[in-house]
Amino acid sequence: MRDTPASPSFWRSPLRGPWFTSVLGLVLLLGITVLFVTGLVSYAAYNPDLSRINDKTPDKGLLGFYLFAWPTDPHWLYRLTQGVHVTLGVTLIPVLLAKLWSVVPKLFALPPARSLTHALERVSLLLLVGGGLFEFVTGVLNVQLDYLFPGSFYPLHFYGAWVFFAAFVAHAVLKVPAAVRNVRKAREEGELVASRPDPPTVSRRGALWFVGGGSLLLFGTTVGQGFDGPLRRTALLAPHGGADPASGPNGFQINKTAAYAGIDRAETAEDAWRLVVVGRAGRTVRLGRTELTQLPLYSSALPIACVEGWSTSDQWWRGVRLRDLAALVDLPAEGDDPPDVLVESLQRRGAFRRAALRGNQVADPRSLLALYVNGEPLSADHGYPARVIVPAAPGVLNTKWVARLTFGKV
Ligand SMILES: Nc1nc2c(c(=O)[nH]1)N[C@H]1C(S)=C(S)[C@@H](COP(=O)(O)O)O[C@H]1N2
Ligand SMILES: [Mo]
Repeated sequence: MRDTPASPSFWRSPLRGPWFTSVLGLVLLLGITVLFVTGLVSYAAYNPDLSRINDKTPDKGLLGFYLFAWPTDPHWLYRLTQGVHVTLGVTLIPVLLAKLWSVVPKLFALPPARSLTHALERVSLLLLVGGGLFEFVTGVLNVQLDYLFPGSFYPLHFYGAWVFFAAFVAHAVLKVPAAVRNVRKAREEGELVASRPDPPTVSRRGALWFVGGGSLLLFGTTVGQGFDGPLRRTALLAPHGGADPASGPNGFQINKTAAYAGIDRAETAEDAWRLVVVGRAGRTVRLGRTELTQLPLYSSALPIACVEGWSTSDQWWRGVRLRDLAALVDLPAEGDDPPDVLVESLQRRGAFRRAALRGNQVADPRSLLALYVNGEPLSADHGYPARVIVPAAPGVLNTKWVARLTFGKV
């Protein structure tokens, strides 16, 4: 009789066995838990419960139970959580693939179901394997290709995460006790062990080093995207790694250029551009760039930290405090909560046009409508004539080419 993948003797690798699978499983137990938590945190950082404008997953219902007002301290918070999320996700790819390889005979085992519980177990494994692959693939595609799924990456990755993690928790509850025993046991036995093994070409430990080496290589070519200077040049795999776009005060990473966003120079010229600021009672002021520079100006050292995992180190922004702009159009009564703000961009092309910020972000004295960066006027690509910069917020909330600020409930 010829061997088929359904017969145990088809699988010959002497590496397969409970030890190898269990070691990888325990690494994933820790890693995927951190990915899930930092992923939920990343979603909370958008302040989706503040406004439909920020909400990338409007039908999340109960799954948004944990949302909270995203803080402004420490100012590098999102840089850290999202850097960890993306870098760890990339680093775990070899571990995930090795884990799947180590249990692949089980996927082919026949009959598909011996009993109702066995059938349920296999369905949960389908959710686990399918959900895991789905999360890693959508994550990598979003980081590498930006927006392959226009507008729909967030719901896919968010719902996928819940399905995957539910299956993951069930799997962990069932398997962790045995996995802990397996890594200690000297003798290999059980269904994963090949019944007619080929002679080994590498030891189990050697294979583990191979997987770990792959992870280390991915880590080493990704992690630099969260730093400036020579470290960024080591981030060969990251779209925002390699090198900074130019030298000089505006020479740090650019997400979308002015040309990409369709910003017309005539619209941002000194005599054309006016910032419109609207208060709660509808009071409106219009300010040109020169008038803005005559208001009290403040400096804040803040990074840009993108959902794609890359970030810059702190840049020196200088501009008008958002709370001072609010005070221009509003005389808040004693005890009033600071107002939220809707920020709208000049931009008409592409997905991005507006973002909502919460009162705590407006009230923070480091939150600016920036006019300068590192001692020079903003470049067109970094948002000239004016952009928002808020401590600890995801990059996407730092709107460039600002046209209008509307304070009050958003
Ligand atoms: N108007 C506008 N503002 C924008 C964007 C955009 O595409 N259009 N991109 C956002 C995103 S996703 C990020 S990460 C930051 C990047 O800022 P930078 O290009 O100055 O580094 O700008 C944000 N502000
Ligand atoms: Mo971003």
